[in-house]
Amino acid sequence: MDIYYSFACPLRYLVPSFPSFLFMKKSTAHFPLIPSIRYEGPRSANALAFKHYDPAEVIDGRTMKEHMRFSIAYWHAFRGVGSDPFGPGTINRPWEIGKDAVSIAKVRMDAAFEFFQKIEAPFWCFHDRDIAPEGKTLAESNKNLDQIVAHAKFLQKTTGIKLLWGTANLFSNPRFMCGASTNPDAHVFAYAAAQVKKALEATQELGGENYVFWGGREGYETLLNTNLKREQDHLARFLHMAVDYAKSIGFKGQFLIEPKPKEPTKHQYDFDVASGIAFLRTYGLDKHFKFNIETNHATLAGHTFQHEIEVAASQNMLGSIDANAGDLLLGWDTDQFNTDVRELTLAMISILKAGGLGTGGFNFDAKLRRASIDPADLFHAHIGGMDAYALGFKLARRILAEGKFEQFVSERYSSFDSGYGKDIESGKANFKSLEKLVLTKLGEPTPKSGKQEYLENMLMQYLHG
Ligand code: XLS
Ligand code: NI
Ligand code: NI
Repeated sequence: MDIYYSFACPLRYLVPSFPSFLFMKKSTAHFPLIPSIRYEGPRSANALAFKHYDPAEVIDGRTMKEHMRFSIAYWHAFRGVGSDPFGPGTINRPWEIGKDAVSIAKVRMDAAFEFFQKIEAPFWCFHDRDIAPEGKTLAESNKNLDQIVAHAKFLQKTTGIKLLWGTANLFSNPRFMCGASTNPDAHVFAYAAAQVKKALEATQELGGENYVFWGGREGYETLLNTNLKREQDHLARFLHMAVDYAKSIGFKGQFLIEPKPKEPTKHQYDFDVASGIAFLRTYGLDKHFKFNIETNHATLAGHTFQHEIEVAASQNMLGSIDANAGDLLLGWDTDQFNTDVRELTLAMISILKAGGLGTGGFNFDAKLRRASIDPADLFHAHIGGMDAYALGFKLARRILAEGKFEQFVSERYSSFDSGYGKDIESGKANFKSLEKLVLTKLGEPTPKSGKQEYLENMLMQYLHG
Protein backbone atom coordinates (compact mmCIF):
# COMPACT_ATOMS: atom_id res chain seq x y z
CA MET A 1 0.00 0.00 0.00
CA ASP A 2 1.61 3.27 -0.98
CA ILE A 3 1.10 6.80 0.15
CA TYR A 4 -1.61 7.52 -2.43
CA TYR A 5 -3.87 4.92 -0.93
CA SER A 6 -3.60 6.24 2.59
CA PHE A 7 -4.50 9.72 1.38
CA ALA A 8 -7.24 8.63 -0.94
CA CYS A 9 -8.98 6.08 1.22
CA PRO A 10 -11.26 8.06 3.48
CA LEU A 11 -14.79 7.24 4.49
CA ARG A 12 -16.44 8.00 1.17
CA TYR A 13 -15.28 4.69 -0.30
CA LEU A 14 -17.21 2.92 2.42
CA VAL A 15 -20.31 5.06 1.95
CA PRO A 16 -21.52 4.18 -1.52
CA SER A 17 -24.25 6.80 -1.59
CA PHE A 18 -21.77 9.62 -1.00
CA PRO A 19 -23.17 12.26 -3.33
CA SER A 20 -20.62 12.70 -6.06
CA PHE A 21 -21.85 16.15 -7.09
CA LEU A 22 -20.45 17.53 -3.84
CA PHE A 23 -16.94 17.11 -5.11
CA MET A 24 -17.31 16.70 -8.84
CA LYS A 25 -17.05 20.25 -10.20
CA LYS A 26 -13.29 20.42 -9.71
CA SER A 27 -12.78 17.21 -7.86
CA THR A 28 -9.46 16.23 -6.42
CA ALA A 29 -10.90 13.54 -4.20
CA HIS A 30 -9.49 10.46 -5.88
CA PHE A 31 -6.07 11.62 -7.03
CA PRO A 32 -5.37 14.05 -4.17
CA LEU A 33 -1.64 14.23 -4.71
CA ILE A 34 -1.79 14.92 -8.41
CA PRO A 35 -2.54 18.40 -9.70
CA SER A 36 -4.21 19.22 -13.00
CA ILE A 37 -1.60 18.71 -15.68
CA ARG A 38 -0.38 21.96 -17.27
CA TYR A 39 1.77 22.75 -20.27
CA GLU A 40 5.23 23.88 -19.20
CA GLY A 41 7.15 23.55 -22.47
CA PRO A 42 9.92 21.26 -23.71
CA ARG A 43 12.47 22.38 -21.13
CA SER A 44 10.33 21.72 -18.06
CA ALA A 45 11.78 19.25 -15.57
CA ASN A 46 8.36 18.59 -14.07
CA ALA A 47 7.37 15.00 -14.88
CA LEU A 48 3.73 15.89 -14.26
CA ALA A 49 3.59 18.60 -16.94
CA PHE A 50 3.04 18.58 -20.69
CA LYS A 51 6.12 19.36 -22.76
CA HIS A 52 4.51 19.53 -26.20
CA TYR A 53 0.74 19.32 -25.76
CA ASP A 54 -0.57 22.75 -24.87
CA PRO A 55 -4.35 22.30 -24.90
CA ALA A 56 -4.90 26.07 -25.21
CA GLU A 57 -2.42 26.72 -28.04
CA VAL A 58 -4.22 27.98 -31.13
CA ILE A 59 -3.09 26.60 -34.47
CA ASP A 60 -4.98 27.45 -37.67
CA GLY A 61 -7.83 28.92 -35.65
CA ARG A 62 -8.37 25.87 -33.46
CA THR A 63 -6.92 24.94 -30.09
CA MET A 64 -4.67 21.93 -29.77
CA LYS A 65 -7.38 20.38 -27.60
CA GLU A 66 -9.75 20.65 -30.56
CA HIS A 67 -7.18 19.40 -33.05
CA MET A 68 -6.10 16.35 -31.09
CA ARG A 69 -9.46 15.20 -29.69
CA PHE A 70 -7.69 12.97 -27.16
CA SER A 71 -9.78 10.31 -25.50
CA ILE A 72 -9.29 8.01 -22.53
CA ALA A 73 -10.13 4.31 -22.83
CA TYR A 74 -12.18 3.42 -19.76
CA TRP A 75 -11.35 -0.29 -19.92
CA HIS A 76 -7.61 0.18 -19.62
CA ALA A 77 -7.42 3.27 -17.45
CA PHE A 78 -10.15 2.26 -14.98
CA ARG A 79 -10.69 -1.49 -15.34
CA GLY A 80 -7.13 -2.59 -16.07
CA VAL A 81 -5.53 -4.21 -13.04
CA GLY A 82 -2.28 -5.50 -14.53
CA SER A 83 -3.25 -9.16 -14.73
CA ASP A 84 -1.67 -11.42 -17.33
CA PRO A 85 -1.92 -15.16 -18.12
CA PHE A 86 0.69 -15.87 -15.46
CA GLY A 87 -0.66 -13.88 -12.56
CA PRO A 88 -3.43 -11.75 -11.12
CA GLY A 89 -3.77 -7.99 -10.99
CA THR A 90 -1.11 -5.88 -9.36
CA ILE A 91 -2.88 -2.52 -9.48
CA ASN A 92 -5.19 -1.74 -6.53
CA ARG A 93 -7.21 1.43 -6.70
CA PRO A 94 -8.65 2.77 -3.45
CA TRP A 95 -12.13 3.30 -4.85
CA GLU A 96 -12.63 -0.38 -5.68
CA ILE A 97 -14.50 -1.13 -2.48
CA GLY A 98 -18.14 -0.62 -1.57
CA LYS A 99 -21.55 -2.04 -0.85
CA ASP A 100 -22.30 -3.53 -4.25
CA ALA A 101 -20.99 -3.58 -7.80
CA VAL A 102 -23.18 -0.72 -9.02
CA SER A 103 -22.15 1.65 -6.23
CA ILE A 104 -18.49 0.81 -6.81
CA ALA A 105 -19.02 1.47 -10.52
CA LYS A 106 -20.36 4.94 -9.71
CA VAL A 107 -17.44 5.93 -7.49
CA ARG A 108 -15.02 4.49 -10.03
CA MET A 109 -16.64 6.70 -12.62
CA ASP A 110 -16.22 9.75 -10.38
CA ALA A 111 -12.52 8.91 -10.20
CA ALA A 112 -12.40 8.50 -13.97
CA PHE A 113 -13.92 11.91 -14.64
CA GLU A 114 -11.51 13.50 -12.19
CA PHE A 115 -8.72 11.91 -14.18
CA PHE A 116 -10.18 13.02 -17.55
CA GLN A 117 -10.31 16.58 -16.25
CA LYS A 118 -6.84 16.59 -14.75
CA ILE A 119 -5.24 15.14 -17.87
CA GLU A 120 -7.09 17.61 -20.15
CA ALA A 121 -8.73 14.93 -22.28
CA PRO A 122 -11.94 16.18 -23.86
CA PHE A 123 -13.27 12.67 -24.64
CA TRP A 124 -13.63 9.17 -23.26
CA CYS A 125 -14.64 5.76 -24.67
CA PHE A 126 -16.21 2.66 -23.09
CA HIS A 127 -17.54 -0.85 -23.50
CA ASP A 128 -20.93 -1.48 -21.89
CA ARG A 129 -19.46 -3.98 -19.44
CA ASP A 130 -16.54 -1.71 -18.44
CA ILE A 131 -18.80 0.90 -16.98
CA ALA A 132 -21.57 -1.24 -15.50
CA PRO A 133 -21.44 -4.73 -13.99
CA GLU A 134 -23.01 -7.59 -15.89
CA GLY A 135 -26.07 -8.93 -14.07
CA LYS A 136 -27.45 -12.46 -13.80
CA THR A 137 -29.84 -11.83 -16.68
CA LEU A 138 -29.83 -9.48 -19.65
CA ALA A 139 -32.62 -7.48 -18.00
CA GLU A 140 -30.48 -7.03 -14.88
CA SER A 141 -27.43 -6.04 -16.95
CA ASN A 142 -29.56 -3.47 -18.79
CA LYS A 143 -30.82 -2.08 -15.51
CA ASN A 144 -27.26 -1.72 -14.18
CA LEU A 145 -26.23 -0.02 -17.40
CA ASP A 146 -29.13 2.42 -17.20
CA GLN A 147 -28.06 3.51 -13.72
CA ILE A 148 -24.46 4.03 -14.73
CA VAL A 149 -25.34 5.78 -17.98
CA ALA A 150 -27.45 8.22 -15.98
CA HIS A 151 -24.44 8.85 -13.73
CA ALA A 152 -22.13 9.27 -16.74
CA LYS A 153 -24.56 11.73 -18.29
CA PHE A 154 -24.50 13.78 -15.12
CA LEU A 155 -20.70 13.73 -14.98
CA GLN A 156 -20.39 14.64 -18.66
CA LYS A 157 -22.67 17.60 -18.09
CA THR A 158 -20.77 18.77 -15.01
CA THR A 159 -17.33 18.48 -16.57
CA GLY A 160 -17.99 19.16 -20.27
CA ILE A 161 -16.21 15.90 -21.19
CA LYS A 162 -17.78 14.12 -24.16
CA LEU A 163 -18.12 10.59 -25.41
CA LEU A 164 -15.98 9.80 -28.46
CA TRP A 165 -17.44 6.32 -28.88
CA GLY A 166 -19.20 3.49 -27.21
CA THR A 167 -19.07 -0.23 -27.92
CA ALA A 168 -20.28 -3.56 -26.57
CA ASN A 169 -18.08 -6.18 -24.98
CA LEU A 170 -18.98 -9.30 -26.98
CA PHE A 171 -15.85 -11.24 -26.08
CA SER A 172 -15.32 -11.62 -22.30
CA ASN A 173 -18.35 -13.60 -21.19
CA PRO A 174 -18.01 -17.39 -21.75
CA ARG A 175 -21.20 -17.34 -23.85
CA PHE A 176 -19.13 -15.61 -26.55
CA MET A 177 -16.31 -18.18 -26.53
CA CYS A 178 -17.08 -19.15 -30.15
CA GLY A 179 -17.86 -15.63 -31.27
CA ALA A 180 -20.86 -13.32 -31.04
CA SER A 181 -22.46 -12.65 -34.42
CA THR A 182 -20.26 -15.40 -35.94
CA ASN A 183 -21.20 -17.94 -33.28
CA PRO A 184 -22.51 -21.24 -34.71
CA ASP A 185 -25.43 -20.96 -32.26
CA ALA A 186 -28.22 -18.57 -33.32
CA HIS A 187 -29.09 -18.11 -29.65
CA VAL A 188 -25.75 -16.39 -29.06
CA PHE A 189 -26.29 -14.24 -32.17
CA ALA A 190 -29.62 -13.14 -30.71
CA TYR A 191 -28.05 -12.36 -27.33
CA ALA A 192 -25.30 -10.29 -28.99
CA ALA A 193 -27.92 -8.40 -31.01
CA ALA A 194 -29.82 -7.53 -27.84
CA GLN A 195 -26.60 -6.36 -26.21
CA VAL A 196 -25.56 -4.13 -29.11
CA LYS A 197 -29.07 -2.68 -29.28
CA LYS A 198 -28.70 -1.56 -25.68
CA ALA A 199 -25.09 -0.35 -26.16
CA LEU A 200 -26.24 1.77 -29.10
CA GLU A 201 -28.96 3.30 -26.97
CA ALA A 202 -26.44 4.03 -24.22
CA THR A 203 -24.05 5.61 -26.72
CA GLN A 204 -26.83 7.75 -28.10
CA GLU A 205 -27.99 8.79 -24.64
CA LEU A 206 -24.44 10.01 -23.90
CA GLY A 207 -24.11 11.87 -27.19
CA GLY A 208 -21.44 9.50 -28.55
CA GLU A 209 -19.93 10.78 -31.78
CA ASN A 210 -19.13 7.29 -33.07
CA TYR A 211 -19.92 3.64 -32.37
CA VAL A 212 -17.18 0.99 -32.70
CA PHE A 213 -17.27 -2.64 -33.73
CA TRP A 214 -14.16 -4.58 -32.90
CA GLY A 215 -14.57 -8.25 -33.76
CA GLY A 216 -13.04 -9.81 -30.66
CA ARG A 217 -13.69 -13.56 -31.16
CA GLU A 218 -15.36 -12.90 -34.55
CA GLY A 219 -13.04 -15.36 -36.24
CA TYR A 220 -12.04 -18.96 -35.80
CA GLU A 221 -9.51 -21.32 -34.25
CA THR A 222 -9.83 -24.17 -36.73
CA LEU A 223 -11.63 -24.67 -40.02
CA LEU A 224 -12.38 -28.24 -38.91
CA ASN A 225 -15.39 -26.90 -37.01
CA THR A 226 -16.08 -23.68 -38.93
CA ASN A 227 -18.23 -22.65 -41.88
CA LEU A 228 -16.29 -19.54 -42.87
CA LYS A 229 -18.73 -18.33 -45.53
CA ARG A 230 -21.73 -18.65 -43.22
CA GLU A 231 -19.95 -16.85 -40.39
CA GLN A 232 -19.03 -13.93 -42.65
CA ASP A 233 -22.62 -13.73 -43.90
CA HIS A 234 -23.82 -13.64 -40.29
CA LEU A 235 -21.37 -10.90 -39.34
CA ALA A 236 -22.63 -8.80 -42.26
CA ARG A 237 -26.27 -9.44 -41.30
CA PHE A 238 -25.45 -8.31 -37.77
CA LEU A 239 -23.86 -5.07 -38.98
CA HIS A 240 -26.86 -4.39 -41.24
CA MET A 241 -29.15 -4.85 -38.25
CA ALA A 242 -27.05 -2.35 -36.29
CA VAL A 243 -27.23 0.18 -39.12
CA ASP A 244 -31.00 -0.27 -39.37
CA TYR A 245 -31.54 0.03 -35.64
CA ALA A 246 -29.34 3.15 -35.41
CA LYS A 247 -31.42 4.71 -38.15
CA SER A 248 -34.68 3.80 -36.41
CA ILE A 249 -33.65 5.54 -33.18
CA GLY A 250 -32.07 8.52 -34.95
CA PHE A 251 -28.50 7.76 -33.87
CA LYS A 252 -26.31 10.04 -35.99
CA GLY A 253 -22.86 8.85 -34.85
CA GLN A 254 -20.36 7.36 -37.29
CA PHE A 255 -20.03 3.56 -37.34
CA LEU A 256 -16.44 2.36 -37.16
CA ILE A 257 -14.84 -1.05 -37.73
CA GLU A 258 -11.60 -1.71 -35.86
CA PRO A 259 -9.52 -4.28 -37.74
CA LYS A 260 -7.27 -6.76 -35.96
CA PRO A 261 -5.73 -9.83 -37.56
CA LYS A 262 -5.59 -12.19 -34.59
CA GLU A 263 -6.02 -12.37 -30.82
CA PRO A 264 -8.14 -13.59 -29.24
CA THR A 265 -8.91 -15.88 -32.19
CA LYS A 266 -6.25 -17.25 -34.50
CA HIS A 267 -7.84 -15.61 -37.54
CA GLN A 268 -10.18 -12.64 -37.17
CA TYR A 269 -12.51 -11.67 -40.01
CA ASP A 270 -11.71 -7.94 -39.69
CA PHE A 271 -8.04 -8.76 -40.39
CA ASP A 272 -6.82 -5.36 -41.62
CA VAL A 273 -8.16 -2.26 -43.37
CA ALA A 274 -7.84 -3.70 -46.88
CA SER A 275 -9.75 -6.87 -46.04
CA GLY A 276 -12.23 -4.75 -44.06
CA ILE A 277 -12.93 -2.64 -47.14
CA ALA A 278 -13.44 -5.77 -49.25
CA PHE A 279 -15.81 -7.19 -46.63
CA LEU A 280 -17.84 -3.99 -46.31
CA ARG A 281 -18.12 -3.58 -50.09
CA THR A 282 -19.04 -7.23 -50.63
CA TYR A 283 -21.96 -6.90 -48.25
CA GLY A 284 -23.08 -3.38 -49.19
CA LEU A 285 -21.99 -1.85 -45.89
CA ASP A 286 -19.28 0.51 -47.10
CA LYS A 287 -21.46 3.63 -47.04
CA HIS A 288 -22.12 3.16 -43.35
CA PHE A 289 -18.66 2.45 -41.96
CA LYS A 290 -15.25 3.98 -41.57
CA PHE A 291 -12.21 2.55 -39.79
CA ASN A 292 -10.89 2.87 -36.28
CA ILE A 293 -7.22 2.09 -36.77
CA GLU A 294 -5.13 0.79 -33.90
CA THR A 295 -1.36 1.01 -34.10
CA ASN A 296 -0.70 -2.35 -32.49
CA HIS A 297 -3.27 -4.09 -34.67
CA ALA A 298 -1.57 -2.68 -37.75
CA THR A 299 1.79 -4.13 -36.75
CA LEU A 300 0.20 -7.47 -35.78
CA ALA A 301 -1.18 -7.60 -39.34
CA GLY A 302 2.34 -7.11 -40.68
CA HIS A 303 1.76 -3.49 -41.68
CA THR A 304 2.95 -0.14 -40.44
CA PHE A 305 0.50 2.17 -38.67
CA GLN A 306 0.92 4.65 -41.52
CA HIS A 307 0.10 1.97 -44.10
CA GLU A 308 -3.28 1.26 -42.49
CA ILE A 309 -4.06 4.98 -42.33
CA GLU A 310 -3.16 5.47 -46.00
CA VAL A 311 -5.26 2.50 -47.13
CA ALA A 312 -8.31 3.80 -45.24
CA ALA A 313 -7.72 7.40 -46.36
CA SER A 314 -7.34 6.34 -49.99
CA GLN A 315 -11.01 5.19 -49.87
CA ASN A 316 -12.19 8.11 -47.75
CA MET A 317 -12.79 5.71 -44.86
CA LEU A 318 -10.42 7.03 -42.21
CA GLY A 319 -12.47 7.40 -39.04
CA SER A 320 -10.57 7.35 -35.78
CA ILE A 321 -7.40 6.13 -34.09
CA ASP A 322 -6.80 3.75 -31.19
CA ALA A 323 -3.50 5.22 -30.06
CA ASN A 324 -1.05 2.69 -28.71
CA ALA A 325 2.00 0.66 -29.67
CA GLY A 326 2.98 -2.99 -29.71
CA ASP A 327 6.30 -4.55 -28.92
CA LEU A 328 7.77 -6.00 -32.07
CA LEU A 329 9.49 -8.70 -30.03
CA LEU A 330 6.14 -9.92 -28.71
CA GLY A 331 3.41 -11.31 -30.94
CA TRP A 332 0.34 -10.01 -29.14
CA ASP A 333 -1.57 -6.82 -28.43
CA THR A 334 0.64 -5.34 -25.72
CA ASP A 335 -1.28 -2.03 -25.82
CA GLN A 336 1.60 0.18 -24.75
CA PHE A 337 1.69 3.94 -24.74
CA ASN A 338 3.42 5.22 -27.83
CA THR A 339 6.28 7.68 -27.55
CA ASP A 340 7.83 6.89 -30.91
CA VAL A 341 7.74 10.38 -32.42
CA ARG A 342 9.04 9.20 -35.80
CA GLU A 343 6.20 6.69 -36.22
CA LEU A 344 3.64 9.23 -35.04
CA THR A 345 4.95 12.01 -37.28
CA LEU A 346 4.63 9.76 -40.31
CA ALA A 347 1.11 8.77 -39.23
CA MET A 348 0.19 12.42 -38.70
CA ILE A 349 1.41 13.33 -42.18
CA SER A 350 -1.04 10.81 -43.63
CA ILE A 351 -3.86 11.88 -41.30
CA LEU A 352 -3.42 15.58 -42.08
CA LYS A 353 -3.17 14.93 -45.81
CA ALA A 354 -6.46 13.04 -45.53
CA GLY A 355 -8.07 16.13 -43.97
CA GLY A 356 -8.06 14.89 -40.35
CA LEU A 357 -10.28 12.49 -38.47
CA GLY A 358 -13.65 14.24 -38.63
CA THR A 359 -15.77 12.93 -35.75
CA GLY A 360 -12.90 10.63 -34.70
CA GLY A 361 -10.09 11.29 -32.29
CA PHE A 362 -7.02 9.76 -30.68
CA ASN A 363 -8.19 7.26 -28.11
CA PHE A 364 -5.52 5.87 -25.79
CA ASP A 365 -6.34 2.19 -26.07
CA ALA A 366 -3.23 1.57 -24.01
CA LYS A 367 -2.49 0.19 -20.60
CA LEU A 368 0.07 0.51 -17.88
CA ARG A 369 2.75 -2.14 -17.59
CA ARG A 370 2.04 -4.64 -14.83
CA ALA A 371 4.57 -3.12 -12.47
CA SER A 372 3.37 0.47 -12.96
CA ILE A 373 1.07 0.42 -9.95
CA ASP A 374 1.07 4.02 -8.74
CA PRO A 375 -1.74 6.44 -9.60
CA ALA A 376 0.98 8.78 -10.89
CA ASP A 377 1.91 6.15 -13.49
CA LEU A 378 -1.50 6.59 -15.09
CA PHE A 379 -0.67 10.27 -15.53
CA HIS A 380 2.90 9.71 -16.78
CA ALA A 381 1.60 7.25 -19.36
CA HIS A 382 -1.00 9.60 -20.80
CA ILE A 383 1.24 12.67 -20.60
CA GLY A 384 3.84 10.85 -22.71
CA GLY A 385 1.25 9.65 -25.22
CA MET A 386 -0.31 13.08 -25.57
CA ASP A 387 3.03 14.84 -25.87
CA ALA A 388 4.24 12.40 -28.51
CA TYR A 389 1.10 12.83 -30.62
CA ALA A 390 1.14 16.61 -30.22
CA LEU A 391 4.79 16.72 -31.25
CA GLY A 392 4.06 14.44 -34.20
CA PHE A 393 1.21 16.74 -35.21
CA LYS A 394 3.41 19.85 -35.11
CA LEU A 395 6.26 18.20 -37.00
CA ALA A 396 3.86 16.86 -39.62
CA ARG A 397 2.35 20.32 -40.11
CA ARG A 398 5.81 21.79 -40.67
CA ILE A 399 6.78 19.03 -43.05
CA LEU A 400 3.57 19.47 -45.04
CA ALA A 401 3.88 23.27 -45.03
CA GLU A 402 7.34 23.04 -46.57
CA GLY A 403 6.05 20.41 -48.98
CA LYS A 404 9.43 18.87 -49.81
CA PHE A 405 8.30 15.24 -49.64
CA GLU A 406 5.07 15.97 -51.47
CA GLN A 407 6.98 17.78 -54.19
CA PHE A 408 9.33 14.83 -54.54
CA VAL A 409 6.42 12.40 -54.79
CA SER A 410 4.49 14.47 -57.30
CA GLU A 411 7.57 14.83 -59.48
CA ARG A 412 8.10 11.08 -59.25
CA TYR A 413 4.69 10.51 -60.82
CA SER A 414 4.76 13.50 -63.17
CA SER A 415 4.99 11.31 -66.30
CA PHE A 416 1.32 10.55 -65.69
CA ASP A 417 0.39 14.26 -65.75
CA SER A 418 0.41 14.67 -69.53
CA GLY A 419 0.73 12.84 -72.83
CA TYR A 420 0.41 9.06 -72.90
CA GLY A 421 0.74 8.90 -69.04
CA LYS A 422 -2.41 10.98 -68.74
CA ASP A 423 -4.09 8.76 -71.33
CA ILE A 424 -3.28 5.72 -69.16
CA GLU A 425 -4.92 7.31 -66.13
CA SER A 426 -7.97 8.53 -68.01
CA GLY A 427 -8.53 5.19 -69.71
CA LYS A 428 -7.77 6.44 -73.24
CA ALA A 429 -4.71 4.24 -73.66
CA ASN A 430 -4.79 0.48 -74.18
CA PHE A 431 -2.32 -2.37 -74.67
CA LYS A 432 -2.22 -1.88 -78.44
CA SER A 433 -1.63 1.86 -78.35
CA LEU A 434 1.06 1.49 -75.70
CA GLU A 435 2.82 -1.30 -77.59
CA LYS A 436 2.91 0.88 -80.69
CA LEU A 437 4.32 3.77 -78.69
CA VAL A 438 7.12 1.70 -77.18
CA LEU A 439 8.03 0.10 -80.49
CA THR A 440 7.99 3.27 -82.56
CA LYS A 441 8.92 6.07 -80.16
CA LEU A 442 9.74 5.39 -76.53
CA GLY A 443 12.10 2.43 -76.57
CA GLU A 444 13.78 1.49 -73.28
CA PRO A 445 12.83 3.47 -70.08
CA THR A 446 15.62 5.28 -68.20
CA PRO A 447 15.73 4.09 -64.54
CA LYS A 448 15.33 6.87 -61.96
CA SER A 449 16.45 6.69 -58.34
CA GLY A 450 13.79 6.36 -55.60
CA LYS A 451 16.18 8.28 -53.29
CA GLN A 452 15.00 6.55 -50.12
CA GLU A 453 18.10 7.32 -48.06
CA TYR A 454 18.08 10.97 -49.15
CA LEU A 455 14.45 11.23 -48.01
CA GLU A 456 15.10 9.43 -44.73
CA ASN A 457 17.91 11.86 -43.97
CA MET A 458 15.59 14.75 -44.71
CA LEU A 459 13.03 13.30 -42.28
CA MET A 460 15.75 12.92 -39.64
CA GLN A 461 16.54 16.60 -40.01
CA TYR A 462 12.93 17.54 -39.33
CA LEU A 463 12.82 15.25 -36.31
CA HIS A 464 16.14 16.10 -34.73
CA GLY A 465 17.37 19.31 -36.35
C1 XLS B 1 -8.73 -5.03 -28.61
C2 XLS B 1 -9.34 -3.82 -29.08
C3 XLS B 1 -10.45 -3.28 -28.20
C4 XLS B 1 -11.31 -2.31 -28.97
C5 XLS B 1 -12.65 -2.06 -28.40
O1 XLS B 1 -7.68 -5.45 -29.07
O2 XLS B 1 -8.37 -2.86 -29.29
O3 XLS B 1 -9.93 -2.71 -27.05
O4 XLS B 1 -10.66 -1.11 -29.16
O5 XLS B 1 -13.41 -3.20 -28.28
NI1 NI C 1 -8.73 -0.85 -29.78
NI1 NI D 1 -6.33 -3.72 -29.38
